[in-house]
Amino acid sequence: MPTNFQLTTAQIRNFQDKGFVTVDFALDGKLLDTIVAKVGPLYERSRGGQLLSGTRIQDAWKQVDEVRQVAVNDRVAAALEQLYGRKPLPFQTLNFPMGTTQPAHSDTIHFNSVPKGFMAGVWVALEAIDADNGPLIYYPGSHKLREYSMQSFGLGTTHVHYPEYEQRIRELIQTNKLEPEYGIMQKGTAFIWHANLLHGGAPQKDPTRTRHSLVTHFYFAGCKYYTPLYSSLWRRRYRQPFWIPATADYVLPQEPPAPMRWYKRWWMRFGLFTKS
Ligand SMILES: O=C(O)CCC(=O)C(=O)O
Repeated sequence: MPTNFQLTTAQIRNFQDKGFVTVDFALDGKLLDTIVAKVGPLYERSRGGQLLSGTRIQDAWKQVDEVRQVAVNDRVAAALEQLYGRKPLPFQTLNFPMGTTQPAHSDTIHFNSVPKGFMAGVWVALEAIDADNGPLIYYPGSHKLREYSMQSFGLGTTHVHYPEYEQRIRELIQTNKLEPEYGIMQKGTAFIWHANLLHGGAPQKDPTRTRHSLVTHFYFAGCKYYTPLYSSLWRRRYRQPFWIPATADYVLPQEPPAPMRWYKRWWMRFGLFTKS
């Protein structure tokens, strides 16, 4: 549906200068509650029904159409097009029921494009987020640092070396004296981050609470897309993302047969396949 939604000049300047912007897209509160209710049963739980630490659902939009509706929201798309000057293409969603405590990283280690940097994350608070239920942590201005790859740090290009990448990022934050800010947000607020903004999840001080959130990752039209974590100077791991469909009447591409999926997962540990 066409929209006349526009970011303000101040919001655009904030994104350019600091690498993020918080936006109220007037997302329907009931839609967000429905997402929480419908995605809830999909999370991994202990036998006692407790959420397992680190549980998340990738691409819940395939099971819960309300997640897809947020991912393809026309106001979000208009804002991204204003910021990047290209049509945004959503390719992945992640739902979290709790704070992630994910160490700081730049999304350019997971997703990048040619030309570079045409990637963004749009994180939506599905409930109120305060200092105690694991807000986002981010480092304003860090998007202006160069893009660091595994090779920049002299690391191998497999997931096995990812903890070393995280350690190098910690050192980078200290060396550059970067100061963190926290994503304290009202329900429904969206936080758009630049592909190179250092961000992660702050500790959840109150483990009894939830921190329901939904992030959509976007590429932009007219680029080639790849996975830097599994790419070397000689060989880029290009990907062919499946764009999250704009309408509910989509047909998913066929999954490879189960043994092939197992084989792919095993070899992905060594960087020989990448997720698309
Ligand atoms: O939700 C969070 O705590 C962090 C999410 C994140 O870092 C990401 O999706 O890249």
